[in-house]
Amino acid sequence: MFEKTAPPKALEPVPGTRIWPGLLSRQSQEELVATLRAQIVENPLYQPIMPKTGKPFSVAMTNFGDLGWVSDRSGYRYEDCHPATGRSWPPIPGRLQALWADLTGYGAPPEACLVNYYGPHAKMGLHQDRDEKPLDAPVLSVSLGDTAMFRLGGQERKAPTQSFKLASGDVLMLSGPSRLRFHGIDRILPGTSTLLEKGGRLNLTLRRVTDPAR
Ligand code: MD6
Ligand code: FE
Repeated sequence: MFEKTAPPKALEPVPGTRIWPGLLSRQSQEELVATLRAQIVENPLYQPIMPKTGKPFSVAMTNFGDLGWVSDRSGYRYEDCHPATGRSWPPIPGRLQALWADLTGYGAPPEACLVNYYGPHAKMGLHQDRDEKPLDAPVLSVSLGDTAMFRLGGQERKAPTQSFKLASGDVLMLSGPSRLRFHGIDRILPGTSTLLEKGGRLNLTLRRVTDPAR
């Protein structure tokens, strides 16, 4: 995975929040984008809606893995099929599975890989990732394309926040005491990357959803 070099050191701004700046080389990023692009034909990005209000997210989504995260009128949950096509989600790319194994130290593979696509005006409100069973499993994400302003809060919505840039190839993990921290994307910085032909940003979030039999 990291060829002949040891994995680069992570920044840990608060315990359990780790950022590996530029962990994926440009070549790895390009390979990952090619893999995603090939799958997105049959596993298209779609615009989910918020529960209750029915307002569309500004982010387009799809998933890879046994389970995918979906949102509709009835709430947030994991489903084994794409809501628009009715097909199973494609398998999580091997590269991402290897990254999970290398970085999380969790004893079971990820089951879900949520793909978020941000156009120039998309953002994601402050939220917690809490639709998963095993909260001892980290959540790991890879950013590709334009840089994003990531906001990290505390365990409560009102807690103070700090913000970080997430650039293409950066990897972020929320684990342990940071697993339930609020976080969101304030905005992306259009034109900061040449990785995606039409610009924008992809974030790939890997999660364990069910308790592994251990
Ligand atoms: C994003 N990321 O970076 C949104 N959640 O576009 C997340 O919501 C996220 O990056 C949990 C762990 C890592 C993440
Ligand atoms: Fe999240």
